[in-house]
This record gives sequence, C-alpha cells and structure tokens, in this order.
Amino acid sequence: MFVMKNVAKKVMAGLVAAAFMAVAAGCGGSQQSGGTQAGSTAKIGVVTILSGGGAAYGEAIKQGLELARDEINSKGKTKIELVIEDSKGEKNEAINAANKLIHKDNVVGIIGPTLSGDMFAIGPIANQSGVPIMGTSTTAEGITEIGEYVFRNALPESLAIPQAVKKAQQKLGLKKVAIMYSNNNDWAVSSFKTFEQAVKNNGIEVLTIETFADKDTDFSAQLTKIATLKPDAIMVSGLYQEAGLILKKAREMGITVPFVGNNGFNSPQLVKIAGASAEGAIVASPWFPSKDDEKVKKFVTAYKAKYGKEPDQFAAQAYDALYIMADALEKSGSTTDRAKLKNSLKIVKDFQGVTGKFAFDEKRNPAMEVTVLVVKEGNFVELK
Ligand code: 1QQ
Repeated sequence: MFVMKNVAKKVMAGLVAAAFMAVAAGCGGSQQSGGTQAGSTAKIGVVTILSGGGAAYGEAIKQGLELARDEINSKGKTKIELVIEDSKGEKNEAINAANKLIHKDNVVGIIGPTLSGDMFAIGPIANQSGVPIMGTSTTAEGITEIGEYVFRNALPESLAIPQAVKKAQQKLGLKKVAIMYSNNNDWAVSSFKTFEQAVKNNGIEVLTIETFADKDTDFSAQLTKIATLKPDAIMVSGLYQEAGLILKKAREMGITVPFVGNNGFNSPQLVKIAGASAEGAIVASPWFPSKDDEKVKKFVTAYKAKYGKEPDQFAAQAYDALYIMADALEKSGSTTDRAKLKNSLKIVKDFQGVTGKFAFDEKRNPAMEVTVLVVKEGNFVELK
C-alpha cells in the first residue's frame, strides 16, 4: 500500500507538472516532441512484484533497473524516467498496472512483468496497444508468440533446464528421478514439461510426478512418497518460497539426494529460506556474480555500493534490459514512438551486457550463454 500510494502520488505530481509545463510552453498537446536531442526524456513503465510472496524477485529487478537508470541518466543523451507499478504477482493487478502505464502514463515501452503467467495476461494488452513489452524474468514457453511487440531478455527454460539436467547427470550419474511442480503457476507448469522432456532425452527414468500449489507450506505427503521410491535426484519447478520449504522439509525427513531446480531457484532467497538444506542445489542461469569479466565486476561493485549486497540474476537481467531498451530508443530517434522502439529492439545484435553477449533471435527471444550453478556454502558457484 505504502509503495502504491507513493507511486500514485508521484504519478499525480508528474501529471500536474506535465500539464503545467504544457500550458507554460503554450502548447495544447500532452505528448512530448520526442527527439533524442540532449535533455529529452523517455518514460518507461515497469510491472514487477513488490509485495507478497515473490517480492524478492521484484525488489532485485527494481534495484537493477534503478541502478541502470541512474548510470544512463548521468551520461546518455536520452534520459530515462521509470514509472514502477506493483503487480503483487496477481494477474488482475498486472492488468491494471499495464492499462495505467499504457493509457494514462503514455509510456513508450514496458519492462516486466516478473512472472510468465502475468505476461500471458498483459502481453496481449501491450501487443494490441502497440507498446513494446520486454520481460526480464519470463522464462516459460510461448512468451514471445504473444505478438511482435513482446520481447524478453530472460533466458527461456527451454535453453536453461536441458543444460542443468545434462550437467547434473554427468556429475551425479542420474538414472531415476522424481519431479515436483506447482500446478497453479503457468511458468512452473511449462517448466515442468521442459524438465520432463530433458530428463527423457537424457535417458533418465521418471519415478513419480508430484504436484503442489503456489502458497502451499506443507509438502510432507509428496516427499514421503518420493522417499519410498529412492530417486537419484529430485527436480523441482517452483518459486523460491515453495522450493525453499521443499528443500528444508526433505532434509528434515532424511532425504539426502540432490535437487535440480529452475529459474525460481535463482534467488538468494532460496538459501535464506532453506538454509543449509539448499547446499548442492543445481540450477542453470545466464548470470553469476564472480564471473571474470570487467563489466560484471563494475556492475557488482556499483550495485554493492548502492544496495549493500551482491546483485542476483534478477537484478542483472533487469540492469541489462534497461540498457538494451535505452540503446534501442537512442537508435530509434524518438523517445515517444512505440512502433519505432519495437523496430529498433528487433534488430539488437551484439549487445554486451553483464549477463554476457546478447542478441534477439528472429522470435525476439534472447540468444545468450548459460552457466550451470550449484549452491556451495550458501552461494551460487559454477558447477564445473
Ligand atoms: C517466470 C519465472 C519466474 C521464476 C520469475 C520469478 O521464470 O515466471 O517465467
């Protein structure tokens, strides 16, 4: 509520200021002229989770974006204004946020939302309105099929999970596994199918498939069943909240086999919830903070200085996303033309970000490198 009120206040203040400036300048329209000459500002909307279960994902995203915004505004010709809205991880809230950004704030583009399920709800709205929308963490199948205005710099699970499974098999000699997934989360369902396929492709047997739901807190029935089947590993498709509790419960029950997760695992929050039970968890990511790369080191230092902690994958992808969008805006020659921004984004190639070399493929999905990580002493390190 507090955040929303503040945002609403800021938006109101912005609207009043914009109206005043329009009158003072003697022009009737509310649109800016939109060049990229010095001093022009592009308004970019953000839909992310700032309250409720997945707030740690959204907080990281917001911080990554704000750091990128401050850097861009300190040097670039085009200045960026972010209008940030809380989706609370709820489709209806995401829809309200998108409509406000598109129709009231007149943003040139949108970054977000955080969850694939929310993108399936608001992607079509943005697409129909001709507003470019770019997910930084939406990893399910089918995201960019929504339409030509939908982009993502999130690593799709279809690229991440097969690598995690393959590496886990090489390291641990997996022959038989159990799979668990949240069945009321669009992304987790999609990701479960990717897991199942990857497991089969590697000749691994699936002993059982167990479901749970987002916001569940008791996983003992599923884990009891899994324990009797004695799998070599357990694959989990879920957000940090539920995944963290699953890891914890499994260790309490004496289940010692490794876990392989998906994008939901890529938050330090997993380790906060599961504690020592997170040790050995495996996940693929385009990001890890100890990468030996100048750009990564600079980003990690700046992020630590501003927020007092290391950036996670969600912060890193959001940071890159704003640079990608700002770059595309600059090249489009306008700060307000949504179609020009879409066309400019489509041709992004050879962007060097903190998550590595980046380009959009012909389907507006990212082509990027993957690293398989493992939790060691509470940190995500490369699984070599
Ligand atoms: C998606 C995801 C989640 C893990 C984002 C928080 O990858 O919903 O696509």
